[in-house]
Amino acid sequence: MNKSITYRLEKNKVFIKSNDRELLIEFINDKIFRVYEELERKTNSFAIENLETKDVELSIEINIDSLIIKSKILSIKVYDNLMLDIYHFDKLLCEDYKGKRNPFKRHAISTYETDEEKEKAKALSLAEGHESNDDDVNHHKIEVLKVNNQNNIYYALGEKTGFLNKQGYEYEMWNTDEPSAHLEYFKTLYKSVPFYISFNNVASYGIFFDNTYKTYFDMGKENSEYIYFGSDNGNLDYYFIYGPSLKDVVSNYISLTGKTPLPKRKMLGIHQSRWSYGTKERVDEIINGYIDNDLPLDVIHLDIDYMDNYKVFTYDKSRFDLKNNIEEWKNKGIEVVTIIDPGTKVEKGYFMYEDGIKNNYFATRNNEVYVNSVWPGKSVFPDFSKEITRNWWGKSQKIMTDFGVSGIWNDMNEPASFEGPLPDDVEFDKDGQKANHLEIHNVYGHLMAKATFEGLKEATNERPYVLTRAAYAGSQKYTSFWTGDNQSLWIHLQMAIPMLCNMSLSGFSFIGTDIGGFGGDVTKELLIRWAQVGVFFPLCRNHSAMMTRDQEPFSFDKETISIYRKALKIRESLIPYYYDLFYHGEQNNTPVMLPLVYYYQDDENTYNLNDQFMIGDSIMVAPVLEQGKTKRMVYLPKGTWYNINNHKTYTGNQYIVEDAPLDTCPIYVKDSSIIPTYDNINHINEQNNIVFNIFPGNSSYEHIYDDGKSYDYRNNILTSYNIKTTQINDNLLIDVDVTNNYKTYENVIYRIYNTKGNIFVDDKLIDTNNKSNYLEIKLDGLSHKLEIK
Ligand code: MIG
Repeated sequence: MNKSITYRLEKNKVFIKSNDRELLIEFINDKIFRVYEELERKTNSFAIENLETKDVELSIEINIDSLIIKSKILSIKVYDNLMLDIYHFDKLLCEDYKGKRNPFKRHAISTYETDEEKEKAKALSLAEGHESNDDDVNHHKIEVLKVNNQNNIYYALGEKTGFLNKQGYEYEMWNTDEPSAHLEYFKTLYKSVPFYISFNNVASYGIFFDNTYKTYFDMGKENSEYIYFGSDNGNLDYYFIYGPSLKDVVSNYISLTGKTPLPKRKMLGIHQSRWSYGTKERVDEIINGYIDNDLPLDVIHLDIDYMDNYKVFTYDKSRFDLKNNIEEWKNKGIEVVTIIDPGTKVEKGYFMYEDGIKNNYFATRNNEVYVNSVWPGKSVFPDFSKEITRNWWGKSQKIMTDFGVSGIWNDMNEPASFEGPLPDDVEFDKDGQKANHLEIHNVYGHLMAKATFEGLKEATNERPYVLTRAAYAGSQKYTSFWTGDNQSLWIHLQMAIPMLCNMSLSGFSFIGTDIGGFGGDVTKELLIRWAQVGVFFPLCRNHSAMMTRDQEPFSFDKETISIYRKALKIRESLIPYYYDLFYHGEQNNTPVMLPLVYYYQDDENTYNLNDQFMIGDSIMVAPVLEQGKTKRMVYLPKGTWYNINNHKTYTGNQYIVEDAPLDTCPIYVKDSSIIPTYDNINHINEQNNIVFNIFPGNSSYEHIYDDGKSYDYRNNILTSYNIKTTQINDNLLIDVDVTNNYKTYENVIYRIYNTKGNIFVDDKLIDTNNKSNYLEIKLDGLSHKLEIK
């Protein structure tokens, strides 16, 4: 071994020294290790909290040219230049690229000989609005190059435009408020999740680069031989997260950065929003529009219009009497979420401003409170990097919950500003460590959401509902997400699916896009198609910008209302299924909305399926995403699939052409599924009845019944319906075992699909209600044994 390399082993940590550099390799558990080189001061992770490290037995081998660190599952070969290759036994998983960066050529520029000619050509091209890239390499202080296998697929990277597979594209992580139409070449949007998954069906892994500064990810764009990630600041600090399955990578990443907690049940319902709901009367009109048209609705969002001069934690008393108004709406079954931006109005006598100034809660520059402009005009920015500011902001949430508000929507928290971006040298306290805007920018929204979550929890002792636009890795612990200002464009409807699926693979479960599009005027057809797919997004919210065409379902004709109603009713009926998915998702680190590859990773046909997705492992949605289309090709993976629109079944492993007229979105249920639903409700509230929809096959399912809002479920104050089905030839056995720690339903309706025969309940033959598409039987909410033979 080269003498220049030495090491020290301390439990899970190996400190490796070579040529004045020190690299730390720390095993978190058998499948995750951290690679760390301190290039600046030490920092605490914003993404990872309460990290639990398991003891991992390590052995170290010394070779001529390298050091090999071995755990039970992984081994790492470290060279004296501190490059490393990662193996699973003998199988090479991830290899540092040993060459230099070598971008592809842009010949138009390199053909010019003199610098002068080049500059002139560049300037002309720029003047016409083209990019002015040249062949120079923009090096970063931190640059990690990994060998690119062109057969690998890269997933995750948080909220990015484009398709599922990121191979061949480049991205940056820098939270950005982007009002123009989001397109496939965009490098940044509102959220930063510096995490990618290298997928193939044998051995997948993820890399989480935990650096809050602007980071760069090139997934084989500048040269297909390698990918790289890097930054100009901070430390080299990344986690290698092994699978080998895609599922395991995602679950291991979530175990590192945090779980999505079970939301309040109500928030899984239907949300309506629009920038402009500025008076009590207007909100009444919207609510009545829903109720009068038999359209289900659960939550109304109040955008900035409700505030008194855009001052956060106030409302305009000439237009609302908030506490009473909210109570009145709640009596109709509708709850309220209000927006709160970070920008705090500079105004003498305004309590948030005065308090914040007195206690140094705001970000500073050159030792003075930093001022920029946002909606309220001149505004200052809470310094969420310090705990006392977060506590203050958190406590302020009570002002809103005392009005009866059920959740808080955080916007503009990139942070966005009207007088140009915040300068790099705006100062944040970071609990005494001091940090500049470059370091805090990408976690500003994350920390705001955290403060909001903790404040709401304290104020109500219920599960908080937070919605955020800006985020960082790990924000899923505190908040739901929407994808910001999309537009009423078909390409934005198309993009929603891969974007949301990659957000799920990045640990964000509670996600959605503005149904109908935020900017621009939606057409009837686009709104219908968007609603049909949007009702399946974990967060189901129609939202639009002020001054655009009205976008509520009843702003269009009767046909729109009736098709939109059908979609909303599907969502409302599926609430118990979504609730169970979130509950189990919190236990098992499983996101809710997923690309097909997550469940069918051995099936290559799923790898680039950008226009279909799964909700849990039982429901597959194959929406129409193009104008004028009334049929579409659908890929069905192995198994049997039941089309809920026409009640036909198909065998999988094939492409089919499905009818999808304007009023129909193809939706399939997988064999061996149990799906709990509510029958025809328009608002989520405590339900005494449930339906179990049973599709033949061998399966087991756990349905959870609890109060839907408190933390009691964590103390097991819930009733659990454990259903097990066994298929023996044409006979179906259904075992329902109820563990009652909350209460049981009054009625349980069993709907059994694709099965014929007589039903025996607890060994007695029962007269049943034979519907054309299923057998139906209504029982009490207790344990039973059903047999169909
Ligand atoms: O750009 O509060 O993305 O959802 O309606 C304006 C007004 C600021 C941007 C958010 C959008 C919201 C709007 N806000």
